[in-house]
Amino acid sequence: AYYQNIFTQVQVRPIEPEHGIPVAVDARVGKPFNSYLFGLIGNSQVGPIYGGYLGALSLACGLIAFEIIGLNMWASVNWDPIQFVRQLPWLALEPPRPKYGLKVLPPLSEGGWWLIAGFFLTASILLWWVRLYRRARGPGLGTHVPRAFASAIWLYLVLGFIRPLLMGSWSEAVPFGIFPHLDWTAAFSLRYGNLFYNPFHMLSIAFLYGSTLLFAMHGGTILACSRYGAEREIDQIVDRGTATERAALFWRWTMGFNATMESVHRWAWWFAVLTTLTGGIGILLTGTVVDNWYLWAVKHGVAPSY
Ligand code: BCL
Ligand code: BCL
Ligand code: BCL
Ligand code: BCL
Ligand code: U10
Repeated sequence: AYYQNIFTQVQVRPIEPEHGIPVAVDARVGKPFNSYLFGLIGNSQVGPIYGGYLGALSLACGLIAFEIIGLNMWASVNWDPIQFVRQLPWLALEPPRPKYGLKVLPPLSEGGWWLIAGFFLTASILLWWVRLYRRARGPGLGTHVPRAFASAIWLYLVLGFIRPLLMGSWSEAVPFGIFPHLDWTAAFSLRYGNLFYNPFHMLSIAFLYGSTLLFAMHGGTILACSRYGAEREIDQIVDRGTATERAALFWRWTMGFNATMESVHRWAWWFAVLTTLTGGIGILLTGTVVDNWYLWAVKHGVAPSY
C-alpha cells in the first residue's frame, strides 16, 4: 500500500458492494449505494444497515416519544404551525407538578403525557442498548462500546428516573424542551447551593475537559504519524512499526512519559466513561444526601468558612 490521506485518496468503489463478514442472522436492509460526499469523510458505500426487531422496536418507541413531545408542544401554541416553528426552542413538555408525587398516571395535560413520553424514550434507549450489545457480540467484538453507552444511560436515568424516585416526585425530573432543559439545569444548581461545590461535578468536568484534551492529543498524534502508517492502529499494536515508536517517543520527549498504542485508547475510554459515571453520582447525591453543596463545602473545608 502507498500513503493516502483524506486529501489525496482514491475512493474505493467496488462493483459489488462490500458485505463484510457473514453474520448468523442476516437482518440487513436497504440496497447499498455509493456516495462521493460520504466517500470524502468516510467510506463511500452507504448501507445496508442492520435492521432486526430490536432496531425496529427502538425506532418505533423513539418515534412515539418524539410525536408525543412534538404534538404537546404544538398544542401549547394552540396548534398554530407558524408559532410552533418560531417558538420551538422555548416550548416544553413539563413533568407533573409536586402534588402528584410519584403518581403513575396524572391527568394527561398535567404531566401524564410527560410520563408516557419518558417511558417510550427510555424504552427506545434501552432497546438501542440491547441492539448495540448484540451487534457487538454477533461479529465477535468486545462490549466496550455498549459499556460506554451504559455509562451515558446511567446519567440519563439518574436525571429522569432514579433521582426522582428517591426524591418521591416526578416533578424533580427534567422537562423536554431545548431551553426549558437548560433552565432546569440552572435552577437545579441554584436550588442545591451551586453545583460547582459538588466534588463529583468537579470530577465530571475534569474528565470532560480531559476527554477533549486526549481526543486532541491522540487525533493529532495519529494524523502526524499517518505517513508512517499510524492509522493502521491494530497492526501497530500487535506488530509495532515505526509510527507508534515515533508517537511514543514524541510524548516521552515532550511530557516525560508515554502511552502505548493500546493504552491510549483505554485512557480515552475511561475518561469518557468516567464523565457521566461521576456525573450521575453527583446528581444522585444532590437533594437526597446533600441539600446545599455550598454549605457542604464549607463544612468539609472545601470552601472557606470566613
Ligand atoms: Mg442537554 C445542550 C440534548 C441532558 C445541559 N443538550 C444540548 C444540545 C442538545 C442536548 C439539544 C446539544 C448536545 C450535544 O451536542 O451533545 N441534553 C440533551 C439530551 C439529554 C440532555 C438528549 C438527555 O439526557 C437525554 N443536558 C442534559 C442534562 C443537563 C444538560 C439535563 C446536564 C448535562 N445541554 C446542557 C447544556 C447544553 C446542552 C448546558 C447546551 O448548551 C447545549 C445546547 O445547545 O442547548 C440548547 C453531544 C452529542 C452529539 C454532538 C451527538 C448529536 C446529538 C444531537 C444534537 C442530539 C439532539 C437531541 C434532540 C432530540 C434534538 C431535537 C431537535 C429538534 C426538535 C429536531
Ligand atoms: Mg460554561 C466556559 C461548558 C454552565 C460560565 N463552559 C465554558 C467552556 C465549556 C463550558 C464549553 C469551558 C471549556 C473551555 O473553554 O476550555 N458551562 C459548560 C457546561 C455547562 C456550563 C457543560 C452546564 O451547565 C452543564 N457556564 C455554565 C453556567 C455559568 C457558566 C451557566 C456558570 C454559572 N462557562 C462560563 C464561563 C466560561 C464558561 C464564564 C468560560 O470562560 C468558558 C469558555 O467558554 O471559555 C472560552 C478552554 C480551555 C482552557 C481555557 C484551558 C487552557 C489550558 C492552557 C493552554 C494550558 C494550561 C497548562 C497548565 C497550567 C499546566 C498544568 C501542569 C501540568 C499538569 C504538569
Ligand atoms: Mg479550570 C476545574 C485548571 C481555566 C472552569 N480547572 C479545573 C481543575 C484544574 C483546572 C484545577 C481540573 C481541570 C481538568 O482536569 O482539566 N483551569 C485550569 C487551568 C486553567 C483553567 C490550568 C487555565 O486556563 C490555564 N477553568 C479555566 C477557565 C474556566 C474554568 C477560567 C473555563 C474553562 N475549571 C473550570 C471549572 C472546573 C475547572 C468549572 C472544575 O470543576 C474543575 C475543578 O475541579 O475545579 C476545582 C482536564 C485536564 C487534564 C485531566 C490534564 C491535567 C490537568 C491538571 C489537573 C491541571 C492542574 C493545574 C494545577 C492545579 C495548577 C497549575 C500548577 C502549575 C504547575 C504551577
Ligand atoms: Mg455543570 C452536569 C460541565 C457549570 C449545572 N456539568 C455537568 C456534566 C459536565 C458539566 C461535566 C455533564 C456531563 C455530561 O457528559 O453530560 N458545568 C460544566 C462546566 C461548567 C458547568 C464545564 C462551567 O461552568 C464551565 N453546571 C454548571 C453551573 C450549573 C451547572 C454551575 C448551571 C448554572 N451541570 C449542572 C447540572 C448538571 C451538570 C444540573 C448535570 O446533571 C451534569 C452532571 O452530571 O452533574 C454532576 C452529557 C451526557 C448526558 C446527559 C447523557 C445522555 C445520554 C442519553 C442516553 C442520550 C440520549 C440521546 C437521545 C435519544 C437523542 C438522540 C438523537 C439522535 C440524533 C437520533
Ligand atoms: C498519545 C498517543 C500515542 C502515544 C502517547 C500519547 C496521545 C498512539 C504511543 C500520550 C497519551 C498519554 C501518555 C495518556 C495520558 C495523558 C493524559 C491523561 C493527558 C494529560 C497529561 C498530563 C496530566 C501530564 C502533564 C505533564 C506534563 C505536561 C509534563 C510536565 C513536565 C515538566 C514540567 C518537565 C518539563 C521539562 C522541561 C521543560 C525540560 C527538562 C527539564 C528538566 C528535566 C528539569 C531539570 C532541568 C535540567 C536537567 C536541564 C538543565 C537546567 C538548567 C541548567 C537550568 C536550571 C534552572 C533552574 C532554575 C533549576 O496518541 O500514540 O504513544 O503516548
